[in-house]
Amino acid sequence: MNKMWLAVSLSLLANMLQAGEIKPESAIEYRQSAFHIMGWHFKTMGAMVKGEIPFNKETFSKKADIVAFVSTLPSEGFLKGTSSSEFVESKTKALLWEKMDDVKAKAEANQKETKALAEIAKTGDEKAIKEQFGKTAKTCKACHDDYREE
Ligand code: ASC
Repeated sequence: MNKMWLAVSLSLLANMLQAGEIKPESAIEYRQSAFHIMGWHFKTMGAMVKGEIPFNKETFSKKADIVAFVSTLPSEGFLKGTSSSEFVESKTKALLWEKMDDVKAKAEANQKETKALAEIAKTGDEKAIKEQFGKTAKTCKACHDDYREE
């Protein structure tokens, strides 16, 4: 009998670990990490576009690929109950969860433009790259303006 209870307890524990309930703090950290990676690479690309550092097509293209991929990651980190009114670590206004249709449209626009930037970057056409960089940056800002705390 004792052995049976032990087996039941162990299997319950295993199930709990496997279900892996996501902690709100972990979701916040996850999405912030993805945005940090995007910002890291976007910043260097921006410096190239502005002529603050030399324009290097290979580096730019590599970074554009990274940004295009990482732009698909943050969405799943926006768990309900993780707004800035609930967690000091959060920079996301509670409004985001009330405007999900708009948020999804803006995330999709960002993913579309970052993908276009990665594709144009491969052509090496500096003028077109710079133009598309500006378009892409606007789609980053669109969400920040509405849903990110100052
Ligand atoms: C960046 C960065 C952002 C965006 C945004 C674009 O490099 O960290 O949040 O670009 O400023 O408008």
